[in-house]
Amino acid sequence: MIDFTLTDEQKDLRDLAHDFAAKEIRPVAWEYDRDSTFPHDVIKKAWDVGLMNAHIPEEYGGGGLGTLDGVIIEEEIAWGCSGISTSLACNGLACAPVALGGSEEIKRRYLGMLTEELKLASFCLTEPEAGSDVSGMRTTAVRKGDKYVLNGTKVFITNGSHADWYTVYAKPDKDAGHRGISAFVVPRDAGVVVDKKEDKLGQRASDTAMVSFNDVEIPADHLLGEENKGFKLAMMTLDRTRPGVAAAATGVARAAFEFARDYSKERVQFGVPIAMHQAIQFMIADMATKVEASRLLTWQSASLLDQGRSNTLASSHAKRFAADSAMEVTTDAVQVYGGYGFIKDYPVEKLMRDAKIMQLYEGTSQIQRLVIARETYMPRRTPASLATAGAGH
Ligand code: COS
Repeated sequence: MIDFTLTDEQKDLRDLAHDFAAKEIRPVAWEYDRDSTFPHDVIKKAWDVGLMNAHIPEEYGGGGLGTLDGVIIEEEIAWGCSGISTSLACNGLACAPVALGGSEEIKRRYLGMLTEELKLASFCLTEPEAGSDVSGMRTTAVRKGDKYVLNGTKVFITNGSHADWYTVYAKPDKDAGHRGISAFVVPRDAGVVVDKKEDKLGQRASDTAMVSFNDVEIPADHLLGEENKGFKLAMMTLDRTRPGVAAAATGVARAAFEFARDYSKERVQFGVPIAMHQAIQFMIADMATKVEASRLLTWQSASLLDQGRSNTLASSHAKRFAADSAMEVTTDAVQVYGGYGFIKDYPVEKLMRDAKIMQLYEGTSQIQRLVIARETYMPRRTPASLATAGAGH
C-alpha cells in the first residue's frame, strides 16, 4: 500500500517545526542574510525545544527520530530560512558516520556530547582539489603507535568555525585511491585550525569555513569503521543526508511559491491583479507542482531508509529534482515580482540566492545524475543491515 498520511506524532512534529520557523526564524532571516552572522541565538532556541539532534538515538540522549520524521522537520525549518536550517542540520551530517562506524565508546562520547549541551560538529570531506571526485583527496592520516597523525586542508566545511568536533576523511598516503580512505573523529582541541570563513552568495546565515590539520594527533580508537573503508562510509552518509537537502530545497521552493502566489493577488497591472493573467497563473501552477513532486520524492527516499532498504537511487532522484526545482521556482518567484523581485526590500531574491547551493552541496546535480545513470544501468546492492541510521535533524 502506498500511503503518505502522516501519523499524529509526525503532524505534531511538523507543527512544532513550522511554529518555530514562523516565530523564531522568519522574523530574523533577512537580517542574518544581510549581515552574514552566525545565528547562535536561533540555534540555542532550536536546541532547547529539541529541534536539533533529533536523529541521534535515544540511548545517546537524542530524539531517536527516523529519517522521514527528520525531513518533515527540515522542510519547515528551511521554509523559515535555509541558511539557518543548514546550520541546524549540520550535526546530522557529522553524526551519521559516527552512528554507522563508531565504537560504543566513541558514540557515547561524541554523540552524547551534542545532546548534553549545545555543541556543534562538522563533516570534512571536500578539499581544494577534491570536490565531486572524493577519491582525489590528499589529506593524510598516518598511524604512529596508538595514534593517527593528520595533515591536510578541507574546504566548504559547514559550521567549521564553530564545531567542537569533526568527522574527517584521510588516507595513509596522498596518492592512495578510494580504497585507501579512512574516516576519523577529530576533536577541535586536538589542534584543528580554522583558516578562513567564506563570504557566500546565499545561505549567508550558515558558516562555511576552510579548516586545516597540521600534525594533528588523535587516539587510534577515533577511527570510524574499518581502516580504508572510509569512502563507503562517506557514500552511505550521503545516502542518509541527501533526503534532508531535498527537504530543505522543498522548503525554500515552497516559501518562494507562497510569496509569489500572495504577491500576484495584490499586484495590479492592466487593471487587474496579475493573478488574473494566465501567464502568471501557469507559472504559479508549475511552482506548486514542483513543490509537491519534490516533497513526494523526498519522503520516498527517506521512508526507504526507515524501512532498512537501499535509498541510493531514490535519494539522488530526490536531491537532484528538489534542488533543480528550488532553483527554478525561486527564479520564477523573482519573475512574478517583476523588477521588485530584484530589489532587496522584497523577500524573493534571497530565496533565489539561497537555492543555488542546493544544486552544489552534498553532491552537485550532475553527480546526482551520474549516480542515477549508474544505478539505472548497473544497480548496486546496499546490504539492508547497513541501511539503519537516521539523518537530517
Ligand atoms: N553506498 C555504499 N557504497 C558505495 C556507494 C553507496 N551509496 N556508492 C559507491 N559505493 C562503493 C562502490 O560500491 C565501490 O566499492 P568497491 O571499492 O568495493 O568497488 C566504491 O564505493 C567506489 O564507488 P565508485 O566507483 O562509484 O566511486 P567514484 O569514485 O566513481 O565516485 C561518486 C562516485 C562520484 C558518486 C562519489 O564520489 C560522489 O558522491 N561524489 C560527490 C561527493 C559529494 O557529494 N561531495 C559533497 C561533499 S559533502 S557536503
